[in-house]
Amino acid sequence: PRPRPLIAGNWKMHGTLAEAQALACGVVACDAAAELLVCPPFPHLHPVAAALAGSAVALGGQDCHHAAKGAHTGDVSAWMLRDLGASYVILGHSERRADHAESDALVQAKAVAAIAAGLRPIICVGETLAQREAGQAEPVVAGQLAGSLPPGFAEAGGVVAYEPVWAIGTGRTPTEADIAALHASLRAEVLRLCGAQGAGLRLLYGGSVKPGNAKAILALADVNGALVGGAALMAADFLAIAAAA
Ligand code: G2H
Repeated sequence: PRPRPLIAGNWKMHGTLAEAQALACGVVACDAAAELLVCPPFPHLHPVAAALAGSAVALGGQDCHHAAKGAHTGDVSAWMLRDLGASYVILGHSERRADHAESDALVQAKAVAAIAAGLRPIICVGETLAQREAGQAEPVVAGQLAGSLPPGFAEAGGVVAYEPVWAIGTGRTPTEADIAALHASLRAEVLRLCGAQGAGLRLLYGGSVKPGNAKAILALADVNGALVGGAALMAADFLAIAAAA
């Protein structure tokens, strides 16, 4: 059976507190069959948790530190996210890999910390345009998975998000055939790394998902949900994507 789809909103570094609260209130009005998740910026986590209280919408962070606590100015631990009611954390997003030079090994260490804190890591992988044009998309992504998935990832409810770097926030998306082929290779790699448990592990697609393309993407084999950026900032768009799952 296909895993229950997960539609995750990555709010990135957008919005005021009032906008975050209004967006959360808009999202809880949903009755989609898919599991919904919102990942606000850190300062908005607590008030968004309050807005989600009593709903089935899950809360997540956009990153965490690999240490449980300590002298790490400006960082946030997985335990802090869990304490605020988060159940997921996005790790290794390409923007963090680019802005903060995050390596696969660091992403893996963060995932270990997330699992220890009781969070489900959403590990992001994806190739650049140059890598795709060189025919290297599948090996690049396989290498990222091998380097960043921690032991016990599937058992901990871990999720993998495939986000081709060139499709993020650009309005460009791969063809459905390209997404299907890449996700088939992801599934094979996850089965290799996680064993039989990898069969139920959710594989999300991310990169310019919007109401107009969500249905076709979410219908593809081995696409078990979406990681949505820009279109997650409007409740109506996010709920339209959720309804397509
Ligand atoms: C990819 C995605 C969400 P967008 O980064 O993680 O953003 O939907 O804006 O391309």
